Amino acid sequence: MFVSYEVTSRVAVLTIDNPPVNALGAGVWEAIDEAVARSNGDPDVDAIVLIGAGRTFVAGADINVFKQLRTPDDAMARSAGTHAMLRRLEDSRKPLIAAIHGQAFGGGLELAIACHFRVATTDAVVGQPEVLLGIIPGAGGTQRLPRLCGVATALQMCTDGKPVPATQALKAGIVDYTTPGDLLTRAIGLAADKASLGETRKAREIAISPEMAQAGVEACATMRKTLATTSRGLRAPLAAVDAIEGGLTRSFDDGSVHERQIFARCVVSTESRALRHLFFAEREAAKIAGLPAATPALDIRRAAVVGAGTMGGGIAMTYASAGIPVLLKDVDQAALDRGLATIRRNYESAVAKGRMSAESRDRTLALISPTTSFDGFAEADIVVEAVFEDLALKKETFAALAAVTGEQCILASNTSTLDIDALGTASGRPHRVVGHHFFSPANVMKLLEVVRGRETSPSILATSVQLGKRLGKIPVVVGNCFGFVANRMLAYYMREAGLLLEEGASVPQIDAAVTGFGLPVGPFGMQDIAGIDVGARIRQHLAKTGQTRAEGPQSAVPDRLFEMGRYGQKTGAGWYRYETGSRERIPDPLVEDIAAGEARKRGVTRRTVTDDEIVARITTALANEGARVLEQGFAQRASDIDVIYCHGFGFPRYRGGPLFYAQTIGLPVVLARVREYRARFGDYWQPAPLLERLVAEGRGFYDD
Ligand code: 3H9
Repeated sequence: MFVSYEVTSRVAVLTIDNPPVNALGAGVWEAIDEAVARSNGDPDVDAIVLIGAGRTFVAGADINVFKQLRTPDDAMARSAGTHAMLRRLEDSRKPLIAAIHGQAFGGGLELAIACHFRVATTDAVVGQPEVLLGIIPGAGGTQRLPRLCGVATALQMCTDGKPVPATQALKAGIVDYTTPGDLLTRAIGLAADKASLGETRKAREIAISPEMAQAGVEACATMRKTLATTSRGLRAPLAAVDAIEGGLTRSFDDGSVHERQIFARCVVSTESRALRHLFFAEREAAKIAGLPAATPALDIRRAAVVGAGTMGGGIAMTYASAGIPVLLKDVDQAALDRGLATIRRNYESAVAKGRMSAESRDRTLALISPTTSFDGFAEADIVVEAVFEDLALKKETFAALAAVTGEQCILASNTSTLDIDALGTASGRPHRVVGHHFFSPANVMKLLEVVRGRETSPSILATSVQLGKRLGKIPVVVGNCFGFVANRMLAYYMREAGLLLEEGASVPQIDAAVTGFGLPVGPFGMQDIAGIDVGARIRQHLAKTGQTRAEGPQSAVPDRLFEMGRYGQKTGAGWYRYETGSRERIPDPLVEDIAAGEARKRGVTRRTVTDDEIVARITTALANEGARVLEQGFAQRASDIDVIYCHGFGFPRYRGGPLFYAQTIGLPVVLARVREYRARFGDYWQPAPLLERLVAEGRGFYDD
């Protein structure tokens, strides 16, 4: 039973109960409909309160259900029923009050605004986050919301999908009352008042004046212009504008049909399938295979970070921003001062941009305690090592940490490539050792690779995942192989970028093809930010043992740049040139000359390379290596790889990640490309056995 029915003081209290978030799945809409009808026919009832059980009002329509909508016609048929049901609710003869706590999101808000009045707890939030799933509000939101709060606010909410606090929603007219006290008591009181006044109100009957329509159409035009630069390949935000605009010049009923048509187109789009895939993938990633749900997580009250460089400083900021006191250690005062200056600058800039108050900056900064000694480490619940990427140094650090920390302390390494087990052995406490691989800038990037060593204990893993979420990250558990998942795949991406360059594509062409595909920055622009020296040193280190990061030829151009001291933005030149104080990438013919020289040395005949080939080579390399990572068990599930690449390197979310994208273009196509590349370029292109098997069996990485 999804909705319970109880009468208190002549008010029917309808409690929606569909844990965990009262999503409106099959049966829930119907149960609400029936309960409102029953209340209307109940002689002992004068008014109705609709409230959610548990932690929230309603988090929206059940996202799982959209999978069943295969065609726009399916979606049109389903939404007709939903619209009719909301209309019946709005036509309730008895006052109908939505009582909101937690969230009223998506269909949850659309349900609430079809009620006559809304009361919310002061800490509740409302929102139309559909665009984040590649759809638009499909249950009347684009029609009722502008009538309640005006076109500008509705446009903002339906295009950015951000939650709006109840206090702001009250000012905007989306909710009518807020209460800091007991929600149900307040809602019952309000219901009784409305009943005694005989007051009902239908949002759909709020008239849109010609002036409002005119101003609204102009606001839509402005929003479209803004979205042209901010929506980065997403179509749903523009579709939401179309739906809102459509309602301004049509009747409510016609506007609703228009909304449904747009919703129906969006819900079957690849963009929506990809974004819904990631919604569940991000949540699934936190689940650790083979780990009982009851595995205890440790309480992290104090942390320490070793190394105050770019990564260490960013990690310390992450802890402090989550309210966890953190010691920040470096070998000498000068290094520490440099690190702290960067941290201060970052917080200052957050204050300047209005993202942080001066008070919160001071409070957060006070949580970071700089030190050049190990004093205080004995009290730390976790230490994150972020020293230079050198195995001998890291081993030394782990041995030292074992001597100065408590037996229960977690020893985490921020290494991006090195062997976690070797660090575990060096510490003498391998069960307490884990990888916490943050991405640069660590205080901004969402991904946290939690690297499971051979002996990492289950409770350390459980703690790492829980802590990752507390730090505002998306934790993904990965296996201990060179580069783990993110950097291992990146090596193939960079290999192809380098080879394409030698074959005849230019640096700006490759970067533009990749950003045109949807990544925020191309491979060369990215390396200029991260530092060409970082990759070059890793290559040199590997070369000593005869290894490479990805099999096959590697372009030597980055080594030439490294030798020339062209490390990227920080030295004013790398793949591009930079004017002093500017980050504008200026193409440099010198780099093209170096590429031509290296191509000659390798006997490569330069040719015209198309943008399509650039995208195909890069995405095929990612999918093929992703399949290998999956098959070898270094990722728990295909979707983890998608989450990692989207959050670690900005693979466009609307393409769902490298493996989801491969599936959308068809695994047989991907396999055919790998075989074609093997024929053209050499045997280092080998199809991943899993890819071959899936194609032979007519399956994909995901069940459709
Ligand atoms: C919509 O409404 C379209 C309408 O216009 C109508 C058209 C006709 N459906 O995030 P959490 C699951 S579109 C199904 O870990 P939190 C979630 O997968 C919808 N499942 O918790 C997870 O499952 P599991 C618009 C859902 O406290 C569990 O609930 N609404 C849904 O960190 C807990 O979730 C949205 O986009 C759902 N709608 O955050 C809101 N929501 O335990 C989406 C959650 O098996 N939801 N689940 O992993 C959220 O933003 C967050 O879940 C919320 C809670 C803030 C509510």
